[in-house]
Amino acid sequence: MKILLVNPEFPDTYWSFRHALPFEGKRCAFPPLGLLTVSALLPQSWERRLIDLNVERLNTSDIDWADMVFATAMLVQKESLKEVVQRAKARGKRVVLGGPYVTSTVEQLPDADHIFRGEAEETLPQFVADLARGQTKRCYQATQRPALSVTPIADFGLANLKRYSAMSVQYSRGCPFSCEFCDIIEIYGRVPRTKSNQQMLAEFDALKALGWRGTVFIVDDNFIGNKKNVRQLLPDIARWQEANNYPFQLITESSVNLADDEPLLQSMRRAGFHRVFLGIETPVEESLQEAQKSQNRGNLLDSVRAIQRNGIEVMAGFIVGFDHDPEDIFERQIDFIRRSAIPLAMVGLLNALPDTQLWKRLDREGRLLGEASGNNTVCTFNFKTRMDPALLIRGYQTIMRTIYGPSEYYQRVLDSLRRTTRVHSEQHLYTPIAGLAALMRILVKLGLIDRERKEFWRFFVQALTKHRTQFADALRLAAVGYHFRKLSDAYGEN
Ligand code: B12
Ligand code: SF4
Repeated sequence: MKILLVNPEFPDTYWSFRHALPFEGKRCAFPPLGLLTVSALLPQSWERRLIDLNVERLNTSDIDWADMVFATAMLVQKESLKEVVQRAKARGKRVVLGGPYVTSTVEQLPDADHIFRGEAEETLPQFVADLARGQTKRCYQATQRPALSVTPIADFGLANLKRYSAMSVQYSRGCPFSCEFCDIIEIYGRVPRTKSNQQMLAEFDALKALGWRGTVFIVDDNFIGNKKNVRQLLPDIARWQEANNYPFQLITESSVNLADDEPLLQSMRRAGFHRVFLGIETPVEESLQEAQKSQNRGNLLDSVRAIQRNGIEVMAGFIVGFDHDPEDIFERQIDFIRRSAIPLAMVGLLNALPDTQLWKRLDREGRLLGEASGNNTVCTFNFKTRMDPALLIRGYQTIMRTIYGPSEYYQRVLDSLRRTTRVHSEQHLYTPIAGLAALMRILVKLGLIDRERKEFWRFFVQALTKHRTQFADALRLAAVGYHFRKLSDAYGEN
């Protein structure tokens, strides 16, 4: 049996990092871990190939090679997914779909032969057995959420690692909180399930054996969802990193209450965590209450600082468009982002994802307008907002243009570097040639061609003189800032 695994294309969003990746000579931020896991769940005797449309083209000859085409998608990839399905069907192939989009959409699904809803650890082996008996079903619905002890090591080797700027591994699924807008808890549940320490270290070994060095993203919904297990995992990771000369700089996602646990933060620092993404959402108390985000309590600026003090750069998500947002929400978000020294602030407009508590409430209130695009950084709403939508969009664009304006952005980077001194620098993760090539690309593009080059040189000199040990980090952030500015300019013209 020959299986072609296809990851559809992402649109150009803040999350695509598309304008930053060429500096590093990379095509895409992360490989599709869902598909690599699906591949590992298939019988070893089956042949498989991966085509990730974010790093390569899908040729008709690839489709013709396969007996079956397996594709995954998030909501935001649905247009590209439709095209993949059409092309595969036109060549007479059996098409199998899974992933968060088909799991949660309320729209009519593309015309595939088999749909997998939910996690595939138990349903995929059933499908393989059904296939052998000639009795397959159209829809495979996971009846329960599998224990992660049955999740195999992903087939990392199927991806062309050189094309990606980071690798992904997963420790847990699910989150114990109940934020109103969140679909994680609907798809992956409110009881976080974790892998064992041995499983995690085996995945690290596998990546290292494939030659991977650099960033590894632990793609958990909330890394500290099961604190008890995480506390036991971190010392093992720290020992592994030390024994292997710190080959990986780790990044992850966590709820804000991480800041309340100093010993946990210190453990993360020792394990080599360099960045963490937090769901801060808003500095407005009433909007946090509306979102049922009770874990974001207390002084959120202090929380950010506590994490930065442990050498961990904070990235964060922010949302505007809550019913309780006051008229000055835009200035308040800008002010918070400025004072928090969070360089990468992902600000989005509130969108209702299918099956969430927010979706159900808006439906009850007669305010739903249809399924969202899945990309909350484009200026559309899928529900009737309380604030005038035109005002919201203008305010949103003002936030993005302000926080990614070069002087404002570079200042946040410098503030962040000052607050997050590291035990392990990122410098040793770059080979001299790759590091030099990236530096040259940055100097030419941002220091010579770009219209904001003056601001860049001011930043460059300060980073070099005051943050020499974090210089690689400073340049990475300069490149990412350029991506955000390009997109903010483009969205601002909408
Ligand atoms: C890492 C991650 C990213 C990474 C990139 C991931 C990548 N390259 O694939 C980044 C940071 C870029 C990202 C970005 C975004 N993401 Co994201 N992301 C995740 C996260 C945290 C982990 C994904 C992952 O690797 N999971 C691990 C694998 C093993 O799980 P899985 O994919 O679900 O696969 C399992 C099953 O679904 C199934 N399966 C999956 N595919 C297939 C295919 C077949 C054929 C079969 C049979 C089975 C199957 O089998 C697997 C094993 O059980 C998930 C949350 C989550 N828990 O998954 C959100 C998630 C997928 N992201 C989400 C969203 C909304 C986004 C953004 C749109 C955010 C935004 N607001 O703009 C952007 C869009 C990207 C873009 N470029 O525009 C949503 C998707 C919601 C939806 N219904 O579509 C999720 C669910 C989280 C959330 N609620 O925010 N994301
Ligand atoms: S903390 Fe994050 S993952 Fe957990 S419910 Fe809230 S938004 Fe979802």
